[in-house]
This record gives sequence, C-alpha cells and structure tokens, in this order.
Amino acid sequence: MIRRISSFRARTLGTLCALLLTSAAWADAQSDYADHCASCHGDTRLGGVGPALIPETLKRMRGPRVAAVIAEGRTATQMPAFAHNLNALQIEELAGWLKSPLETAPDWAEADIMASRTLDADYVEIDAPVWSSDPMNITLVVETGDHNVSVLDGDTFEVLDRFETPFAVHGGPKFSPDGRYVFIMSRDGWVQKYDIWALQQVGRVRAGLNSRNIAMSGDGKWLAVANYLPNSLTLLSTRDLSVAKVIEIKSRKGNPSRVSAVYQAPPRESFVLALKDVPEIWEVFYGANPPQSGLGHDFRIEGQFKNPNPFPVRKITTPDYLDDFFFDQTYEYVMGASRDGNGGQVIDLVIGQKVADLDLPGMPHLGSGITWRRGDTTVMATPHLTDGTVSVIDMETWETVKRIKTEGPGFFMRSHENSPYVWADVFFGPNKDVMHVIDKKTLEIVRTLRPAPGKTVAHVEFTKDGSHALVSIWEDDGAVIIYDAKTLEEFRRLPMRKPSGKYNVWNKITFSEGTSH
Ligand code: DHE
Repeated sequence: MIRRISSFRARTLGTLCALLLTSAAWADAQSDYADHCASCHGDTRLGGVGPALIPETLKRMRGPRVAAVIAEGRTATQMPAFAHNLNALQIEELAGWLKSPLETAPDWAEADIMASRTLDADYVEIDAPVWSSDPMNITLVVETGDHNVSVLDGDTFEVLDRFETPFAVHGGPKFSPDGRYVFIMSRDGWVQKYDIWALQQVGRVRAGLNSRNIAMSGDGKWLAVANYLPNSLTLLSTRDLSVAKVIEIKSRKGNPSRVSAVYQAPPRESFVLALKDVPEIWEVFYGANPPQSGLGHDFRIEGQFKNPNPFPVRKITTPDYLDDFFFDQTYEYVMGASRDGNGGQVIDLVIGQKVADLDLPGMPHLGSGITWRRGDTTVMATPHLTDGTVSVIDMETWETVKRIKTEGPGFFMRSHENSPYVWADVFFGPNKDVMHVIDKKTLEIVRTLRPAPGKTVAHVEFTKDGSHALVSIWEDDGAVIIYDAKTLEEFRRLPMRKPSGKYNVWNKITFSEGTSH
C-alpha cells in the first residue's frame, strides 16, 4: 500500500530537484537505477541487501559524496565501483535523482514489519555468560567504519567479540534492565537484538523505513522505535521482536509528524516522544495503571477507555516545537530545545504545561546532555551544535549558570559519579581533534587533550567505576584511547574502525548521572 506524499516540503524539494534535472535526465537516472542499483537497494529505493537510497538518509552525505560512492564504491562494504559502467554525467544524474524525495510515501505496517523479522535459528539461550568478565563492566563500541560492534571487557579491555550490525547504526544501543541483551538501531529502521552472555545475535526486524532512535521500557518488556518514515512509533516486544503496536503520529488537529526522538520515563511508566513537525509532546504509557484523563489543562489520553488498548497516548500541546529534549531526575520536567535553535522551554509533564523558558541559543544537543550535583543544586550541561559553547543550567531555577567557551561546536559530553571532571568534545571545525576536560565544581576547562592531531576525537564513555575514560579517534583507521580518568594520562590505544559511541552496561542500566539516557 502506498500513499501520496502530501507535505509542502516534499513537493517543494521535488520541484527543485525536477528543475535541476531535465525530465530526460530523470528518466535516464531511473533506468540506470533499475539496471544497476535496484537488485541491492530495492525497486523502491527503500533498501534490500544495501541501504535505502532516499534523501532522508543521503542528506547526511554532503556535496559530491553520493556521486563519489557510485563511481568508486565503498570500501569494507559490498558496494562496487560503477565508474566503468556509467559515465560522469550519468553518475551525476543518478546521484541527483537519489537525493530527490520519493514520489509516493510508503507505508510500513505491522504485517511488513513482521515479514522482515528474522530470528537466528542457531541461537540458543544459555544460563550463564560464556566468558568470565564482570557482566556489569562490559562496554560496547560501535564501529561505524565497517558496521560492527566490539564487545569489550571493561577491566582488561580485551575484545570478547566483534559482531556485524545493520548499516549505519545511530543513537545509543539500549540494554535490557539486567544488562544481558542489547538492542541496536540503524537509520534504515533495523533493530538488532544481541545476547551479550552468549555473544550471539538473536534476531533482527525492520521496525521503520527511516528511524531516529529507540527506547527500552523500564520493565524491559517493550522497545519503542521512533520513525521519520513512515510517521509512526513502533512498539516491539523485547522478547522476540514481534510487533506490539504501530502508532500513527497525527497531531490533535490531525496533522502528521515525524518523531524526532523517543525516551523512556521509568517512574511514569511511559515513553515520551519529541515530534518534529507539530508543537506537541506525546506520552505513551506501557504500565498497568496509566493516569486518568482530565488531570491537567491540556491533557488528553486517547484509547484508554477503549481497551484493550495497551498503550494509551497522551498528547500535550506545547508553545513551540520540541525537536529534542532532556528530563530532570524526577522525570516530571522536560527541557526542550526549540527547532530554530533559539532558546528552549521547560514542560511539566504532570500538569501538561510550560513552566519556564530556557536561555539556550546555539542549537544545544540536548540528547547528549548530562547532569551532576554542584553545591546544593543539580546542574545540566549541554554542548551547542552551532557554536563553541557548553551551556550549564541550574535545574531548580532553570537559569543559565555559565556558558563555557570551547574551541568549537561539540556533539557529546560524559562524566561519572566518581569523576571530578566532565569531558566535552569539539566535533566540528578546525579544532575537531580537541577534547576538553572541565572541572565539575569550577566549570573551568582544566585540560585540553589533543591525542591525534588533525583527526576527529569525540565521544567519551567511562568504565563502571569511573576509573578510566574511553575516547574515540573517529576515523576509518581510528582507535579507542583509554585514559586514566584521574591523571588524564593515556593508558592504552585499541585500533578500531571509525569508532563512534561507546556504552558501558552498568552506567547505562543504572542511569548514571554522567551519561545521556
Ligand atoms: Fe545523533 C544520539 C539526533 C547526527 C551520532 N542523536 C542521538 C540522539 C538524538 C540524535 C536525538 C539521542 C538518541 C539516543 O541515543 O537514544 N543526531 C541527531 C540529529 O538530529 C543529528 C544532528 C542529525 C541527523 O542526521 O540525525 C544527528 N548523530 C549525528 C551524526 O552525524 C553522528 C555524529 C554520526 C552518526 O553516526 O550518525 C551522530 N548520535 C550519534 C551517537 C549517539 C547519537 C553516537 C549516541 C550518543 C550516546 O552516547 O548516547
């Protein structure tokens, strides 16, 4: 089943692309696609053995990179070079067409999701880990260079396993509450379940066609998958990756929206969703006793009284769009950054209303914000994506405590309860090889590390006890550098293929204050 894309944005983009490519060139590109690409990437460009080739995915490849990959292929993947089959103009036209929006928006309903599911026949559940490491100090390293994950013993830093993931993993993998299983999501909507005890994949399912991130329910039973394409939230059973429900995202006024991100709010037994295209924030309850409707000013729960509906939805209208957000420790307050990158707002989930404005310019990346106790209050720090600043906000008064000047826009931050420091990277610009270490008390930068001059150095994760910090050299022939978190001296370097995020089981399942959730 397909449905016409109706959004103005898609039409405008389509018109622009059509103006750039003549109709003859467009037809040629489609025919070249059918001849050379469709067998791997699917007749509809939505992926097959190869990833989806749609603007939602390709816009991340800037400038001529799409054409370069068609011409030269992609190392460490099955993507061959086509420079011998297609001339430069054909490649240009094909790249242009691939970046144009799909003419019809595909549905991806429960039956499609279930049909995509594979459970590994040779997977057997076992009673104890096949290794003798501390199960709580296992750390996963996502290696985006060749789409693998390395499983590290957090004490010895020995690699216990290295397994293949779906193409282009994004966002933090989510662990089951006992730390035994991990769920990993790719931008093409694939969700992989892996058993860390058995060092074996359990199965995979395509929960969406273009997805943002996943969240695990507090009871470990459900996995929520936030999708851009289609406009939906998919709820999976963590046991066997079967579909529990697909929720179509339509605002209170009936307007469709992409889901920017989904997070779990354990004390509320709910998932909370940031919506990209409508000024609403949604709460989807998975617990046995969702709150009754009519509690607050703008509070509406759908479906609750039409049970059996196991996932009632609450829609809260917000004064502005909330592209991404951050919870306080009680999970009552949501701090959201506005879509235009100017400022933000605090929404009280209990009363369903905005209670404060935030002074947050520079497009803060709230998804990677962290908190810590400072004096008699709790502060939250977030990097800015468009300027060299880390904003620190008091979570009681919502005032900005400090704007720390850094050597460029950053992406990720991390700390640990046992560390006096916060680590903040510089991801963009000439100083992308810099990692700042900030004192949690004084909010001053106390050390600026430059372990691999000229290379991107980013993202930090701590070991369970906070004694070591793991930093990525985010390059194809990269490495994970292990630092002594006290002396800030390099301890070891493990070669890795473009390592991106690193995730320690203990820090994640205990919601360590120094980690993003
Ligand atoms: Fe991410 C996490 C959004 C681009 C690597 N990123 C997240 C989260 C969100 C988000 C909402 C938190 C989800 C979670 O962990 O459950 N990211 C966005 C964007 O909106 C943005 C700016 C544009 C986009 O293309 O989607 C974006 N992100 C990137 C990248 O270009 C990165 C650097 C490379 C990549 O692999 O795509 C990137 N994002 C990451 C990583 C995390 C992440 C490694 C998990 C961090 C963590 O420690 O939890």
